Amino acid sequence: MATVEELGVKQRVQWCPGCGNMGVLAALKGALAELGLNRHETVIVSGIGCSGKMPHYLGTYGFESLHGRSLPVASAIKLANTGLTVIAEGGDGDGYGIGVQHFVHIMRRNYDLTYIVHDNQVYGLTTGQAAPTALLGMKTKTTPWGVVETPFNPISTAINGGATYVARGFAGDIPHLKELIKGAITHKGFALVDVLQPCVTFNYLNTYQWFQERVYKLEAAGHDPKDRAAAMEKAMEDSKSDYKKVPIGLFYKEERPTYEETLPQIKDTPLVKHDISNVDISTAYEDLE
Ligand SMILES: Cc1ncc(C[n+]2csc(CCOP(=O)(O)OP(=O)(O)O)c2C)c(N)n1
Repeated sequence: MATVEELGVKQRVQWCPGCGNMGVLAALKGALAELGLNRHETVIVSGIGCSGKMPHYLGTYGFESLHGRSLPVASAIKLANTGLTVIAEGGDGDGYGIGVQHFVHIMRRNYDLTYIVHDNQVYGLTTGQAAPTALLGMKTKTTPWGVVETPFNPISTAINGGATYVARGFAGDIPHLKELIKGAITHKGFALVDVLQPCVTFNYLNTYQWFQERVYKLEAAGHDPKDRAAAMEKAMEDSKSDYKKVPIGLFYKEERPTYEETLPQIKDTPLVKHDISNVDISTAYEDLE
């Protein structure tokens, strides 16, 4: 078990002052401490980007992978050692752009993983190009006359794609985000926590104030996360209301067997505990010859 202090490291945080990543880091540390997880049994896997630096700042095991590849690495770690708590994270460009194919298939399989997406609507590390969740009309370096493509909707995609815990938090509300992350980690199955977060350096539209004026909590609005149709309706409410209302909270939750539980080779014994001392591979390829 680790305290919030023990989950920190001496490394100086490199994010811009006021960056939404700070709120996610604080919420994640709080969640891990309150759940009483052991540092040596927890792994944070990131992609590449500003958000990809998260493993640098946490005293757990960490793996900074390639751009868009946090989910394949995280799922491999989970398959090898199902006893670990594995949390994948990265930016919206990372997960909903270059890595979107992994996102779709991981959800279908329902690995027992938590996936936190730092949704700042821009490619932050590469200095502010439009990301898949950038809103219509948003001006960035790559869209000087405004975005013309329909924004990617991670929440409806996740509900439709088979994720069994689908939530959205706001980096400006750390206690609420912490509870969503705790729910995601304790949920058995694939949990998405999409985090709305300002990029204070490159996103001039979606500021803290912009979000504060629009977000409201699903719990307070009486939403039932077991109701899939209602969850879909809520997932599309932001675009339908022309982004005047942006729901946050738990959209959808269901219980379904995980991939690890159903895979015959590992369902009883995790890969790391398999006895390989007497395995004879000398004839393994005979059938193929
Ligand atoms: C295969 C590959 N393509 C492109 C890049 C360049 N690159 C590094 S970070 C990044 C964008 C990061 O944006 P996002 O995932 O939204 O994360 P943020 O920095 O906003 O947290 C890109 C395109 C790369 N590192 N690897």
